[in-house]
Amino acid sequence: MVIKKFIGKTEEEATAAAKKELGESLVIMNVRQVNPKGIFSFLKEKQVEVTVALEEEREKTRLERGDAERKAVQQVAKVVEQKGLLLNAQNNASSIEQKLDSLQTLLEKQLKKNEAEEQEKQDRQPGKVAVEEKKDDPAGQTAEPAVEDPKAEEERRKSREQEKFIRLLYNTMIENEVDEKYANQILEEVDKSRKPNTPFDYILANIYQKIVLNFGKSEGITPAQSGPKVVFFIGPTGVGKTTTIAKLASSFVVGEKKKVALLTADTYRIAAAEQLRTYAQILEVPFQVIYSPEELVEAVEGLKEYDYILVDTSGHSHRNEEQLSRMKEYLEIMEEKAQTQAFLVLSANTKYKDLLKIADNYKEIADYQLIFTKIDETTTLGSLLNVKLHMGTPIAYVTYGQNVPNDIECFNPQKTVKQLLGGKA
Ligand SMILES: Nc1nc2c(ncn2[C@@H]2O[C@H](COP(=O)(O)OP(=O)(O)OP(=O)(O)O)[C@@H](O)[C@H]2O)c(=O)[nH]1
Ligand SMILES: [Mg+2]
Repeated sequence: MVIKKFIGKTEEEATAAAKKELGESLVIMNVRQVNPKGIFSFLKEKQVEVTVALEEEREKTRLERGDAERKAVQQVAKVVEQKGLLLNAQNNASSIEQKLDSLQTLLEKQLKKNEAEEQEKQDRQPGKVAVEEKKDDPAGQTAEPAVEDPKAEEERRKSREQEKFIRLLYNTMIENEVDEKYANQILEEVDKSRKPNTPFDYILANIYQKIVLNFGKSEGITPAQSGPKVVFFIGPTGVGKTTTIAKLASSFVVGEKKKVALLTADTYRIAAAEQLRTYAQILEVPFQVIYSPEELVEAVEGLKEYDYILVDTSGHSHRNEEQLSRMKEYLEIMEEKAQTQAFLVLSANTKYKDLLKIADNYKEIADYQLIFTKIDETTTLGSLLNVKLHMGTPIAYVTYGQNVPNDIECFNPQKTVKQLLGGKA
């Protein structure tokens, strides 16, 4: 992994410089304004600093360029880890920085505590230690151990420390309900690439970055090149589809001054349609109940000047094939007539096994991105990573409360990974 900073007049300029040097596959980790320093600094323009990271393969070639560069990379990694990493400026910068700042300290403290506990255990079992000592030294010649190579011994010691550190991160991930399979996969890669002199903070930054890259990026709802973008929200009952639509609609209408219309194909419950109608009234946007795929096409025809048409669907059991295939009809007919996107809404507190089944079943009807709701109701976010890696489909938004419009944000992998590695929420 390479972590590097680029400066430009704008974020775009700095990113372009980074891409020129490191290629397209880089990941933007932090964007911040930097104030000019020195005399007459008030005459200079403000600049934007973009911190970027580069994946494994490229890192190898770059690291081969020599010690000087490696040192620089380690230094930057350290600074980045200390200062905190951010996806974009809209997030609460200071709080995320604080969280990252404390992560390393927290892990080191935990490590020391584990060591102390281990030591205590051994002290309490003198018999066991004695046996082990004997095993190591069958001839009983411990008085003057032959030190073959102090350097090699030191390297072994460091390597053992690193292993403990990696094990601690592994346990933290498992506690956060990351599937063992994925935790192993990620940590094995890191384990292979470490050297005895790799510092802890570099290992941590490497694991952190790997999981961020595993999460990938999502642009969420994007505007259509022409005409309206028709966006479907699908998913099981009660996960928060309608509430999420209201939150997103509100941010488009109020925040971005976009023209939004709301449709509902949820005709199973009168209350469901009424819920969305109420939000439409508050936002003063058109609303319509749809009873068939043909009606959907007609409604969209009449909303050509709109930017976003958000379509609510009825929640149902993912095992209900009849309803699923009906939903598929809606999506298919619309794909031919307009630009569409689909979002599978999942609740973060649904059981892992069920999440995978739901995600698999809905894949039959649409090529969706993910929205995770109710992350305020769970303390473990492992399922976000598990479902992402199982499906290979990005997470676009997360919601964290019942308040419309506030309790939603674009998914921020950095923040989630920080939590998965033991940082506080
Ligand atoms: N705690 C919490 N509650 C939420 C969140 N999102 C939605 N809810 C609540 O979850 C309940 C169900 O939300 P709805 O939006 O009606 O869910 P739905 O998926 O449309 O449900 P159906 O239409 O019945 O399938 C409501 O009480 C919401 O207020 C969230 O992020 N956190
Ligand atoms: Mg609903």
